Amino acid sequence: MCSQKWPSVCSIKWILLFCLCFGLLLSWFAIKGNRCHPNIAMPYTLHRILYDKPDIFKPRRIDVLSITPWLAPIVWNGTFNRDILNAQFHQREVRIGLTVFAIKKYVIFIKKFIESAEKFFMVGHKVNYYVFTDRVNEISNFTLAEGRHMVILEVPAYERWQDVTMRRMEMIRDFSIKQFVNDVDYLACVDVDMEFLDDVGVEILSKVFGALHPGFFSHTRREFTYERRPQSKAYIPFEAGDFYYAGGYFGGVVEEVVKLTNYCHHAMLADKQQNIEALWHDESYLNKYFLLYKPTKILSPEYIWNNYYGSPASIQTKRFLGVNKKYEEVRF
Ligand code: 48C
Repeated sequence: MCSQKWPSVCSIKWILLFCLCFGLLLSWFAIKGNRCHPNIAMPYTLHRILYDKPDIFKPRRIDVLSITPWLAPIVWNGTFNRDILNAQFHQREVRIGLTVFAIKKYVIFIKKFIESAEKFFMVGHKVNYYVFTDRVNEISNFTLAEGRHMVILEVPAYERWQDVTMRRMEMIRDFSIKQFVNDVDYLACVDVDMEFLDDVGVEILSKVFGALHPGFFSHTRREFTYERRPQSKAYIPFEAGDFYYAGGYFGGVVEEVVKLTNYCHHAMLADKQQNIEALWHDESYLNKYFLLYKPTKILSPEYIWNNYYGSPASIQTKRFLGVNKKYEEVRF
């Protein structure tokens, strides 16, 4: 068919024909390949943000622990790139609920809380503020940025401040099941006598997260103010414990917050049956929960600071700060 001398025109023809067929085959697979994952819509605009390549041999922080023995990140200033995180979460159109209780005199804190949250909490994302209160008409109207709403939830006020703080678990659980699960993807559940002073964004989000208490993050486990009576459901022996978590800051996906709050509520009820009240109330039950069901992310004390503890070098920024209050003015 073809002469045996130089690579004849004929054999070049065969080579070109082969390349053409191979090229067509490749492009067919490429098209089919794309089609075979119809539900992975290629983002129509890839978020083109420029940032330095992470350096494998250079940890961002060497003064603090940034990951737990169970591989949960501990979020400190300087360990994350907010632009990358925002791009990732915007792509998913994430919705975040922030629960806060302003019962009886604590309504005086809500204005500063909301106004500072508007400046620093999840800016640019969809946020629902869930304000639990017994004094609905004392919650003023706030002008909120686009994509942000306030939902006021009327709830009963318990007599004792200890019950007010502990019953938050039950109320968060119940409203999560009947309402929050349909409204938002994540919840953050925090104290109201606080003010946002720096960005608190999607870096805090994870399946279930807690925050290191500012008063104990550099202490030994024996020094933690866990509940130490074996009769209590919050009991943690001196030789156990990972960290001391602040009662005023936890969250996660709604389903996980339901598990956490349900556990804490039932533990509190069981203790009540035995005429026991854990040393630090809901905070004690939360610490027991996180010992058994470890958080998938932990926030540094930057996220719930109090100036009572000064300004240690490891705390590079105070993102969420306790408001000075005279207990005799708000608790009775
Ligand atoms: O809303 C009230 N009213 C009370 O009379 C007592 C507690 N509370 C809520 O519980 C507030 O949301 C408080 O922030 C929280 C309990 N936490 C504290 O009082 C301090 N941050 C420890």
